[in-house]
Order: sequence, then structure tokens, then C-alpha cells
Amino acid sequence: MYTQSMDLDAKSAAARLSAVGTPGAVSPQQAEFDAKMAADRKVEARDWMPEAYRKTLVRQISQHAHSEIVGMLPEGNWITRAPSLRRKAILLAKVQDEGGHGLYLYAAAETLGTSRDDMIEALHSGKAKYSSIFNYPTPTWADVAAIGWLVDGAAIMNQIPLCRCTYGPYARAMIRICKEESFHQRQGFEAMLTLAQGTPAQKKMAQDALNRWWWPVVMMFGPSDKDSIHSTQTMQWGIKRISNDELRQRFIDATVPQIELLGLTVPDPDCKLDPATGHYSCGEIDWAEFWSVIAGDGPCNRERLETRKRAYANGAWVREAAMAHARKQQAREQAQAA
Ligand code: FAQ
Repeated sequence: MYTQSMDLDAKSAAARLSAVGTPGAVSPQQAEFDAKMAADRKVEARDWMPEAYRKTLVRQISQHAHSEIVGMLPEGNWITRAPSLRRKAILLAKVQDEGGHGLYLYAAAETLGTSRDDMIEALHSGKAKYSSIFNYPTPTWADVAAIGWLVDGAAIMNQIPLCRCTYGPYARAMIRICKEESFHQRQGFEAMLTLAQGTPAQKKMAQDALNRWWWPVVMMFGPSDKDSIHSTQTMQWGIKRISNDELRQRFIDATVPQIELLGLTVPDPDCKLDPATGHYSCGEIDWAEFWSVIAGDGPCNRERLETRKRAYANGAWVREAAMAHARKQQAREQAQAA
């Protein structure tokens, strides 16, 4: 459904080519890196890379990892209250998947020379960001359906192009993550369909959840292109392939027909199909809300961070036990080798 984003358009390839410096004017290492960018080849962990490229990747990948881990909380909240055994098994698997995504991504960021401890410390101190979307509450079961359908749907739209990112470890992690997100999106849509076809009270619950999640999901793609500070550079480096606004538009175009299929109403009176362009229009986005959530003042920011910090402290004994086990194993191997 969302795979069209895999296409690397000629425009962005041309932009990268024109961004590459003249050979000879730079160090041989920089020239090799530039040639890789121009040819759209992968950069691997041991390859030389400009410090700014490394820093940008650490920022984006670690924020992405934090989003996956914090993103376990709004749905995790419903595991004990899922309406059936089937729904509970699906939700358990999904939340576990998100934890796994966080681990692949932390591991990908570690290949850039940053430590897991530093990344976690940046999250806990509020220095590092995580996705704005996870600062909204999940008061009903329909919110869990809406997250799977809309949030995972938006995540796929944003993440499929990242499978072609120039940094190899990130690109490879994204391939597996996208496969799992696709299952998440489908189960969310199916849960939403069940509610939308249920009793009038269930249908209302589905519509209420859609009303509450629509705008935060539309914002999740990031600021408009004119306010996006990183896009120009990350697109030249082939980290980001498609701009925030274009991904947002693709998501709206893909999702509005799904809302109609569910028999629900798009919570944006200005959302209309333009027959000339084939795109749906979008009403005005409340960017003040977006920036306030990012600054830490969303409905659940404090609760989410506190829960993460508590979970990390409570898990200290697991980390200590794993380290003790690793030390014992290493000592045994050394004794056998001697
Ligand atoms: N939330 O210049 P740009 C998921 C920040 S995973 C918070 O446009 P960029 C799976 C941005 O960091 C969801 N902050 O930035 C799941 C920057 O601040 P900085 C996460 C945001 O990096 C589903 C500033 O605004 N996905 O959902 C947001 O070029 C269900 C300026 O923005 C990823 O992380 C935001 N929404 O573009 C899990 C994908 N948007 O760093 C559980 C990878 C922007 O200078 C349940 N990341 N900011 O302090 C990306 O694609 C990009 O980093 C963007 C932002 C598109 C998020």
C-alpha cells in the first residue's frame, strides 16, 4: 500500500550530484565520500565519513530508537485490558516488536561510535527528542486500533524511503522494521474496521479516536519543508529521500480513502480531493501545538519520560546479571584457551 515511497526519484539523485564538491578541492577521503554519495553507494561503519554526517545520523537514529521505546507505552497500557485473547496476543507481539526496533536502532547508532548509555542519558535528561506522537493519551481501546492503523501507517510512509538511506547499518535495520510495521498497520486497520462495523457505540468510539489522532499523525511527519532545518542537508546526503511535506501528502492521499471505506468522517472539513491534481487538500495545521509538544509540554510528555526512567531503573538488575554472565563466560573461554 505504501511501497511507492521506495522509488528514488531522479530529482533527489540530481540534487545529490550537484551537492558534491569538485574533485581535487577536497581531501582524498572527502572525495571518496563525495563519490559514494554521487553514485548512491552505501557508507559502512568503518568507512571514513564527515563528522557532520556522523552527528546527523546519531541524532536521527537515536531519536528514532527513543521513539520506538517510548512508543511502546501508549499501547502497552492496554495489554492487560485488550478485549479478547486474540487482540491481547496481537498487541503483546506488536509492543514487543517495537522494543525490538528500538534495539536494532540503538545498535545501528552504536556503530557510529556513540554508546548506548550516552543515548539513554540524552533521552532521560530531555536533551534528545522522540516522536511527538507518543505524547498523546490512549483513553479507549479504539486508540490502540488508531495507533496501529494511523501511526504505524505514517511510520511506514516515512520509513520505507529510509531503507535506501546511504548509511548501510541504518538502511538494513529499516528493511526488517518496515516489514513488521506493515503487519502492525494491517492489524490496526482490521481492529478499526471491527469497531466501525460494530454497535453505534463502537462506531462512535472509532470516530472519536480518529478525531483525536488525525492531527497529531499529520504533524508527525515533522515541520513544513520551509521550517525543516535539517532536510536540505540530509537529502543531499541521501539519508532523507522525500521531504516532510511530500510524505505528509502521500499519507493523506493513501489514508482518506481508507477512512471512507471504514464509513468514518475525515476530521478535517478542508480535506477535499482536487480532481486536477489527484491529491487531497489539508486544512491548517496547528504548528503551535506541534512545537509545544516537542518542547515537552504535550499532554503526556512528563508521564512518558517518568515511566521510561522508572523502567530503566527497575531493569538495572537485568543489565547487571547480563554483564556478570558475560564476564563469567569470557573468563571460562580464556581459561579453556590457556
Ligand atoms: N517529533 O529539520 P526537521 C514509529 C524535530 S517511529 C519530535 O524536519 P528531520 C514506530 C527534529 O528532530 C516514529 N521531533 O528534522 C512506532 C528537529 O529537531 P532537532 C519516529 C520532531 O530530522 C509506531 C526539528 O524538529 N520516526 O512511529 C518531529 O530532518 C507505533 C526540525 O525538524 C522516526 O524517527 C516529531 N514528529 O526530520 C512505534 C523516523 N518532527 O533534532 C510504536 C526517522 C521533527 O534539531 C508504535 N526520522 N522533529 O532537535 C525522520 O525521518 C526525521 O528525523 C523526521 C524529522 C522526519 C522525524
